[in-house]
Amino acid sequence: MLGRRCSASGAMAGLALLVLLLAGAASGAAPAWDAAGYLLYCPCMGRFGNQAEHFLGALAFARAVNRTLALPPWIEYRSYTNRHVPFTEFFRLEPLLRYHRVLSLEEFMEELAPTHWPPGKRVAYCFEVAARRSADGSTCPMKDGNPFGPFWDQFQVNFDKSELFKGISFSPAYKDHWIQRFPPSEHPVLALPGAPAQFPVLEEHRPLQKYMVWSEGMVKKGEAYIRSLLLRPYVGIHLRIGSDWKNACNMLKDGTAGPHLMASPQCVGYDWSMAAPLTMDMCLPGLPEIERALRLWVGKTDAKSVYIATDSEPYTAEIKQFFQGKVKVVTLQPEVPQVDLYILGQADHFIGNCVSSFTAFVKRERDVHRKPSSFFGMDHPPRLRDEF
Ligand SMILES: Nc1nc2c(ncn2[C@@H]2O[C@H](COP(=O)(O)OP(=O)(O)O)[C@@H](O)[C@H]2O)c(=O)[nH]1
Ligand SMILES: *[C@@H]1O[C@H](CO)[C@@H](O)[C@H](O)[C@H]1NC(C)=O
Ligand SMILES: [Mg+2]
Repeated sequence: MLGRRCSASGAMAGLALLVLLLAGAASGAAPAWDAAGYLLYCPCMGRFGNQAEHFLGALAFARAVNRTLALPPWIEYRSYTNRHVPFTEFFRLEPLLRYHRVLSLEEFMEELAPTHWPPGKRVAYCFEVAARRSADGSTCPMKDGNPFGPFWDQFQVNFDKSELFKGISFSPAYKDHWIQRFPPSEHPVLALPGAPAQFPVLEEHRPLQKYMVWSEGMVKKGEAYIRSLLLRPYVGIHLRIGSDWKNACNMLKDGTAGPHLMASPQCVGYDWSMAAPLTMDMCLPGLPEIERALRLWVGKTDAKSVYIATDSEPYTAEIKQFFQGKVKVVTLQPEVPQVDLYILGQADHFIGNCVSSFTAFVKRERDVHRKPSSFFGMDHPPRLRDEF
């Protein structure tokens, strides 16, 4: 009885706190300024898969140097102009806050920049070599070309000054160097031309994927498609076979690539000297390999349907024929590629493309939830050292 009363009053206190928080949000209270400083960057390399890998590295770096991370919008390349998608349109804020202090770049610009980072005080930070290669040869190339210029222009940001550095890297091992070189008291806002991270994502940063949780809107949309189109169990496949990809995979033919090409450490292993060979079927599976892998996993999982995500033609007719109408074959080719990512993430089995960072997003998310994945050309990928 007593216990019940205690938990009831606990719930009341919780409710009171919630009301206070909501009141704060409703009155538009600006977030408190963080004396430990901020980290801003443009996700200026590659499309979503690359941006997501860079994000995980940037998140780890922000925590290592103890600066609040401004979550940049995602950059989507459209034929005429880029579309900037707020970070939180795809992912929730709360899970990230369990790992480190973050806020959206939009909120930083609206609430904090007017007083703490006003025009005239905006410093760019970059490697000396990057400044030497820039348009004027001496300042950070923050806005040189696309997507750099349009990214900062969406916030009407220009940079007034450059701080150059060298002999230092974004590896968390350098965190003390960063804090000494740029103490937050003198350098409150570190704005970088690109992500403070490597591509592909470091093995030790892969588990940070668990803090990237789909937004409510994405879950609703994705679940509605799964319910209306698919029958469980279903196998999801990623066919990365478009023309840009064919060119990339051709590097394997002349033997210059080695086992590490783009995201391939996810399947051949991160240790270059022990890596499994990277074959053409792993990079650019043809129809025979697609058929082989699908037959294997549809058989093993007793799948009732197959979901095809692709950057090119979905081969729906051919794949239907493999199973002679016994398996439902579905493709959406959604306007928003993240819908494909969501549906692949929820599949009963996933077959991905070893070299693709679009696949890599799905693979990491499935690893977090201990869902099985394989790759074309490799049915049983080895477990990675930091598997979740
Ligand atoms: N909708 C959809 N888009 C895809 C698919 N595969 C590739 N794309 C598009 O092509 C881009 C590929 O770039 P990126 O995400 O960096 O991955 P990567 O080039 O495969 O490493 C994606 O971001 C999508 O815009 C797919 O299966 N479905
Ligand atoms: C990191 O930053 C937070 C927020 O400003 C501060 O409270 C904390 O003391 C800092 N930690 C270290 C180790 O400096
Ligand atoms: Mg790419």
